[in-house]
Amino acid sequence: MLLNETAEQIRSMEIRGAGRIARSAVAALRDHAAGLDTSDTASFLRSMKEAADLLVATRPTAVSLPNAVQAVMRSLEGVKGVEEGRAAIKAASDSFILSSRHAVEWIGEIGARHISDGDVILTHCNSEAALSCILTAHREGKAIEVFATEVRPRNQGLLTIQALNDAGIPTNFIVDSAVRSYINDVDLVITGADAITVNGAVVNKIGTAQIALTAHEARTPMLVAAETYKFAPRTILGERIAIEERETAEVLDPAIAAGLPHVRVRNPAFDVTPGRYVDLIVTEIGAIPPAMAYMIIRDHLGWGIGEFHKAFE
Ligand code: RUB
Repeated sequence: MLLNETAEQIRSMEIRGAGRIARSAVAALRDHAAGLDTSDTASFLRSMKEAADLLVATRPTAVSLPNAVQAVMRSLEGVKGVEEGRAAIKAASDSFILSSRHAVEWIGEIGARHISDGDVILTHCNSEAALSCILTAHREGKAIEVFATEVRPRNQGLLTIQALNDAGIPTNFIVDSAVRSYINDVDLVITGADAITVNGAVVNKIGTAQIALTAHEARTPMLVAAETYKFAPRTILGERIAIEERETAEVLDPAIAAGLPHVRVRNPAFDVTPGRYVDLIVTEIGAIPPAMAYMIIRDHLGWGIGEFHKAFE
């Protein structure tokens, strides 16, 4: 697909969800590299850098996006010519897409171990990693039931109930504000993540933090399903994850808003759940307590403090 088209689809949320965004972005980089009409290495590299910057700027919160784009762009280090560059980007991009798909499968298998026969699970938004755990438990023959939230303002809950219904899983569809009313019927909350910080805080769809707090108060365990490429290395240095504020028209009809000059509509797309409200983060390499997030960043992703020092030398 064309680069600008993919960027626009990510921006408008036609392509959405942290994993899908990452895979689409690296596929767009690969196609862009393949289609660049130049034999000049410098202009090829410049155009690839511009493409990477364009994609990364589409949505600010999902760390999967810069992590994936950087992983693929790193393959250009030291390349000698355009053809070598195209081949390197293709290999890195295909390998990222494959490993991202595998990660979702492994997360499903690992996450399903934490789901028991008869469990009632609550999920929020539409996360393929969280759904992978739920669908795997169901495939394993566990009799589960799900509560799925609506997810205002973009209603991603509709995608979730479609998937659950297709799998034949008994599902309750509730408005976001009904979570407290049902939390005592729920055995386990499972959500996805757009980003995980070094101290184990989870950035996910707006409303997740409220649900986590509710679950914590009700002593209901909270699991977060996230691929390791959603961990944010730069948070080691205190960098904060930007929370995307989307158009207010998603929340309130502009015609109504125009008649309410004293009302400011706010539309943050994500919020931050402190690690202390999260029991386990299920990654493709195992389920970890949030306090171990730094070890994923350092030992698995290879970003220790020293790596950042090197970058500043
Ligand atoms: C999607 C969202 C999802 C995470 C994880 O937000 O918050 O929970 O991205 O999804 P949006 P996945 O709809 O605004 O992109 O597990 O599919 O990567």
